Amino acid sequence: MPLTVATAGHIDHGKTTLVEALTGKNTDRLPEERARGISIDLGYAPLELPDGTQLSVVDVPGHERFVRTMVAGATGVDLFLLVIDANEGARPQTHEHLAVLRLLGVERGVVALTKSDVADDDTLELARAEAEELVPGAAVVAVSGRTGDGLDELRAALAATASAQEHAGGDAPTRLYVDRSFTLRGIGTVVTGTLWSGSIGEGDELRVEPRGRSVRVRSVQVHDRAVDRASAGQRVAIALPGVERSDVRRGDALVAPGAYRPSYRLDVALEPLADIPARVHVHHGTADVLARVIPVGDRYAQLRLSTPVVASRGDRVVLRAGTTVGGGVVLATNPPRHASVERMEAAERGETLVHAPERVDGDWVWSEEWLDELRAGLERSIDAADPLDPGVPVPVAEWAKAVVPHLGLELRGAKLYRPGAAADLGARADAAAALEAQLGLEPVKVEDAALARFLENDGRLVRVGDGYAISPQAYEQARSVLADGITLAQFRDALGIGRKTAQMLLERFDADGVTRRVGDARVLRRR
Ligand SMILES: Nc1nc2c(ncn2[C@@H]2O[C@H](COP(=O)(O)OP(=O)(O)OP(=O)(O)O)[C@@H](O)[C@H]2O)c(=O)[nH]1
Ligand SMILES: [Mg+2]
Repeated sequence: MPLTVATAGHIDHGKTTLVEALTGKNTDRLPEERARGISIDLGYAPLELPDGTQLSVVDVPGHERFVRTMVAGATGVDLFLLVIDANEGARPQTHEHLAVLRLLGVERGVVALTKSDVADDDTLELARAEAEELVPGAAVVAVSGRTGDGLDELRAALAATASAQEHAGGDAPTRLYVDRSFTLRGIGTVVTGTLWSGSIGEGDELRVEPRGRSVRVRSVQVHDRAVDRASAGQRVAIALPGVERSDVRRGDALVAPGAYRPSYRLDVALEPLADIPARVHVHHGTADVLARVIPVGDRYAQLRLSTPVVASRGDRVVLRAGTTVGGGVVLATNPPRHASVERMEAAERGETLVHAPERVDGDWVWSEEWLDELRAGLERSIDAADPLDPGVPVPVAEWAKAVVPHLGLELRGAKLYRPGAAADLGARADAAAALEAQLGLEPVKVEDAALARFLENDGRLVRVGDGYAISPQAYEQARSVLADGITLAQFRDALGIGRKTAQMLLERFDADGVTRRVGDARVLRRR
């Protein structure tokens, strides 16, 4: 089972140096990172342990200004590698990164006390005692990224921790949060991310959410090696042909179609670290979005997001406002606006209070309240619709097929009507009568297309050309002169009408399947 591990720790404590010592790969690839000697963006390297365990390492920056990047890197990983400079001991981002890891539910990992080559024994012992108190239960290993001392012990500790860990969420539908997108010559746009759940293979059809765009996977790589199918827990690079690099960015989710719906609201159980202000940055997946916090009781909140996220019940969020102020566990996605402590408590107990449609074990479920809201909205549209066609288009959504039969509305074609609703001329009865009086063999221009459609359905008019009409009697009269092989000119002369009118009528007969055009003439179609 492949696993991902994220580094954590204060700036300059030796994370990147240690990752390079372990993997041989320098993950500080940006010129600015090399010039300033600090990490700015996330770095990635594969790490194979002596027992064969495959780990993907995400190296995060330690600078306090880049904690948001650290959160994006640590989200969805299985293990941490907390790096503490033995000479300095725990510093502010040591604590903050550790807090973020706990909020994200990344509970297991190893602590590396680095720079052991320049620390004396007393210093190391002090650092070890501090680390053991900070991260109870984790292995603490003294290492030097410079001399390689302690690396074997560190590998063994990682292997032992990895062997006790399973990647969570493996059998849920496919979900990957994009952490990078770039363009490769000859290949096009490539996105990378940690595959949270499901699998991704060549030819798969996926959705980029919340952008709502369908994409097809051209090829999949795991750490620069092509694979047929990548599985949950792996670091994945995916080539997406026909997609601009700017069309898919860090924060977007690549998901199985229909499996996750973007949410503007999240109900969460709070895990505060400090007072949570009214406006926060919500970090979820690799996304970072502004939100208003609506407190519900003392332990819950509804997060109203400025842009939607693709979340699922049980997901973790991190809340930041300058520093990390807390986190939360998602209790409901797309919840009703009115949040109550009772609903939150029920959701926390695992009682599935669904609001908007969600797939549960393959079936769509939704709340009565949601259905009522939907019905009310549709009925408002019906009331505002043309009385000649008092319906609304069927909602376009994955759940439509399951939900529509429960609305109590009548499905006719692609529209929904109140049961038994009939078209009603209403105020247009006079206009209809006036129009009818005008109709004959000579096409009359009809401005009111809905009225024309209505009268035609009622057998009181026949539409010809683009927006013209004749009387049903004229239609029958014209039909009676049709004969096999009749030409446009013969037809025109037989009726004593103009060429243009003749053309319109013949086209209508063609459309009705009465005639078929063969060269210059019309033949009659049987049946
Ligand atoms: N002597 C010694 N120096 C080290 C060791 N590990 C790292 N350093 C030095 O410490 C400095 C910072 O190392 P980095 O690996 O860039 O630290 P980092 O934690 O990745 O820093 P950020 O990513 O910016 O948070 C560099 O000058 C390294 O050469 C070590 O084990 N021994
Ligand atoms: Mg670094």
